[in-house]
Formats: sequence, structure tokens, C-alpha cells
Amino acid sequence: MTDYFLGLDSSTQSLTGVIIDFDGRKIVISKSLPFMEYFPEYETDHGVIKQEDEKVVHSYPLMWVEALDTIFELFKEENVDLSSIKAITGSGQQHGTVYLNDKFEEQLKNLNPDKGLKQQLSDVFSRETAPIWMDSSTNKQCQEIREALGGKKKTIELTGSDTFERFSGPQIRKFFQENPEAYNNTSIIHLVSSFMASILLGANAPIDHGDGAGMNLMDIRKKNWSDKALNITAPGLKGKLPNLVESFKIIGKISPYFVNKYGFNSDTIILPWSGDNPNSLIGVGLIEKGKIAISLGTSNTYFGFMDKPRTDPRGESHVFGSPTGDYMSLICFKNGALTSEQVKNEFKLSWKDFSDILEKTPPGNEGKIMLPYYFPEIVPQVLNPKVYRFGFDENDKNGNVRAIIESQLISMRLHSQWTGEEPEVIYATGGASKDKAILQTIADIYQVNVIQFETSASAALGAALRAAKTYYDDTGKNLSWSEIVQDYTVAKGKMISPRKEYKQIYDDMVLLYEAYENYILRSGKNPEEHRQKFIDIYFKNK
Ligand code: XUL
Repeated sequence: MTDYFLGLDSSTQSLTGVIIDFDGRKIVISKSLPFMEYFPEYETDHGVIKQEDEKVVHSYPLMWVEALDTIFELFKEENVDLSSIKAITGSGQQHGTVYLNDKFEEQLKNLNPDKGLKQQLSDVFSRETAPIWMDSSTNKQCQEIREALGGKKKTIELTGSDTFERFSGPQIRKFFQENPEAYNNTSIIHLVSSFMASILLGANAPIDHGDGAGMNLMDIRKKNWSDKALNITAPGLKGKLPNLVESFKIIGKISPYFVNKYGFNSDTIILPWSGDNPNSLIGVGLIEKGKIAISLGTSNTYFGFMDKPRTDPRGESHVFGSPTGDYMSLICFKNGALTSEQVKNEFKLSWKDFSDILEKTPPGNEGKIMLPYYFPEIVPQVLNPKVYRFGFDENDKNGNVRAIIESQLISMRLHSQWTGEEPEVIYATGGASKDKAILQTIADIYQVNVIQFETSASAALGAALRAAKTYYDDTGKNLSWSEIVQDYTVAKGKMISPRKEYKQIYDDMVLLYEAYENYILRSGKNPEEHRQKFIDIYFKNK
């Protein structure tokens, strides 16, 4: 008997499914359905609804549901033996909320396999669209909730994050304020993750602690709903939310709809889905202390395993539950690849030229410091974008190339200090992680080994591995997390070691960079003298 496990990822732009053959230690199939390509009739722009107000970003939950039927049809066409799948779970884009009326559960229980999900679930929504994580229209509600919870510090202490526009609580409050009647007609509010899990389960599924932590509604330490946060957010909210559970709990068996329609085994177990970041944590093998991941994509993210719920006193970052039952940090920097690309384009460089310059210029950049807010920044919060340069100007090609990379990475080191983690190895993922000169700069700045990690479909893979872990725990095989992830999460690239001779210069440069942040963003003292000293020590007569 083969043990297959399925992980699904309902992300902003696509639905992805990865099936693993656990004993064979291989991926049986990995399929991704971009919404724009497969479901053009919804007329989305990469999965989101085009709206005039660019702060308002929604999507269609019915489209996500339709994609579920389509992906199973594709698996069938490829002759994948769906009856060998022992357990299923998934990953959802975080924070998004789905609003359902009182028909939802009844209709889920009575799904007819001769018809499609779209046809049978089109009238279960009390709000046709779902606000997603890209929505930033709830500034007012963020302020109201933060204030009512006793200020920023108390909000962070209670929920693990300050209030953020994209978080579910502020979004729910906005819906209640702007559309009280539709709010009253809402029987249950799901996250993307728990909504999709409900379809597979044929009943309302709970929310797991990983994704629940992205709502400003869960007590991050007790891992239950905070009555205080619920009451402040909207009336009667407790009665409209599913329960919270551990990510690894079995929540039931697959709905007969999928058994009859696609040939799943009726014993296939369903786990709660989680957010994409908690799933990716598993998908890149971060199951214990000592490793962190840096994803260099459109935006740059830093995430890592945490054994205790430490919170960021500045309120810029987040703490979510990890699927292992522990915690994880997540820090999101907006000025990532697009910012480097802007510098590359300003000097009409190719990526190869850019990388060559990085390689041949000196670490520490001769004391040239940049605060690179080409776009509004999340960490540290900068609402009005502006680029600040100290010791050079916008015409200095080499200086700008090195400055943009060093500033992003030094800022990351500085703003991840609150996690208390001192990684032994950093997994670098995302487009820019293919560049050796960038990997070397990460290694030098952090003074730890860095390895490039291919992560196509890491969230879906993480989900499939979570499914395997729970199944084997349940059947008594009791495999440890490291036994589960080994082989699936092996970094393929070459390990890059830090150059010890640059330790001191970067330790000093982090302090100098922080002084410049304080100067520009927090009205601190001008650190020019400090910068001159830095140049004297490391660059005079060299
Ligand atoms: C995390 C966040 C994003 C979404 C993207 O806080 O908003 O990473 O989860 O899918």
C-alpha cells in the first residue's frame, strides 16, 4: 500500500496541489492553476478584483472553490491514484475573510457529485467578495481597535502583532460598520484557510493557531479567542467565528462529494488548513531553532521557527503559530527586488553587471549609507517614500548598487534582532537568491552560512508534509518532524561561508545604520561624526 499525502495552496494568484509518495520519498505530482489563465471569466488581475480605490483589494471565494474541482479533475486526467491519499491539508493566503450565510453548512452537507461546487455553492455568501491581505483600506478601524485594546504595546502583547490594515479583525470591523445588515446576515466568517478546509470536510472547519494569529483576535499566548478583542471588533462576533485548534489535529474525514466524484478513499483524513507562511516554514524544513529563511522576492521576508511567543516591541513584525505547535516570526520588507531593479535600471545595467559590481566593491561601501525607501516601507514604517544617501549621490553607480543590497540586508539584521534567534544557517529563497554575490553579502553581514533553497510550491509541500505527520502520529508510527521533512527539504545549492574578516565592519555598520534610521525617522542626532570614524577605521589608507 502506498501512502500518498496531498497539500493544497490557495494563494493570491493560483491554486496549487502537491501530492507526495511518502515511502517513495518523491513528489508524485505538482500542479498549479493560475486563476487568470484557468478562470478568465472572473476578469481578475492575477487573482484580485480590479477596483478604482487601490486600497481596496478583494477576490472571489467562488473562484477558489471552482479551482478545487478543476484541480481534482486534472489529477484524474493524469491518472493519479487519489484513493491512495491518506490525509489532506492546505495553505491559504493569510488574513483574507470569507462571509457566509446560514445556507453554507446545510449545502455543504448535501453536495451532489453529479453537479459542480460552483453551481451548488453560489448562493452561500453573505458577501460575494473577500477582502484579502493586499487590502489596506482599514486604517480607521486599526486605530479604533488599537486604542480600545489599550494602545500599541498592549495590542502586541495580546495578539502578537500591532493592528495592521490587512489583518482580519480590522477588516471584519469595517464590514460591520459599512454594511451592518449584511454583517447581521452572516452566520460564519472564515479565513481563506478554514473556508477551503470546510469544503473538503463538508462542514464548517476550525481555524488553526497559525492563521488565527493573523487576525488581531487571538490571544497569542493562550491560543484562544480574546473576548476583549472580539467585543471591540464587532458585536456578536464570537458566534460568527469557527473554533480555534492546533494545526495538527484531525478534524474529520473527506466529504462524500469528493469520494463519489473523484475516487478519494472515504477514510482520508482532513487537517485544519493554515496560512501560507506557517506552511512554508515546514516546506523549507524550519522545524527547530537555529535556522531561518530569507525570501528575496517582490518584497523581502524573514521568517523563522520560535520556541516561545516573543513579540516585537516596535510592533513592526508578527508572531504566528507554527504548525509544529510552536511559534514563528514573520517580518515583511516592502523594498525588495523591485527596489534593486530600479537601481539596476537607473544605471542601465544587466543583472550580471549588477552582480559584478557587488562582487568587486568593498564590504562596508566606504562608509556610504543609504536608507532605501523607494516605496512606502512596512519595516521600519515609512509612509512617504524617499531615498536618503549619506557620503555619496545618485550618480555613483558602484556606490548605489552596493548600498541598495547592503541597506536591505543590514535593515533585515537590525529589525530581526527582537526574535532573539542567532541562526546557524540561513536558507535564502526567491529570485534574487540565485545570485552568488548577494548570498555572499548575506553570509558576511550575518556571519553565518547561507544556502540557496529552491522553493517552488513550498507552502503546498509544507501542507503535504503536515498531513503525513498527523497521519503517522495517528496510526502509531510516530515519526519526528525531522524524519518527516528530511529528503523533501534538502537545500540544493552550495553552502556559502561568511568571510570572518568582515565581521567587525558589519557589526559596526549595523550600529551606524541604526543611528541613521534614528536620525531620519525618529529625530535622532546626526551621526555624521560616527560615519567619519567608521571611514577612518576601515577605509583610510587602504
Ligand atoms: C503575511 C501576508 C502575506 C500573505 C500572502 O502577513 O500578508 O505573506 O500571507 O499570501
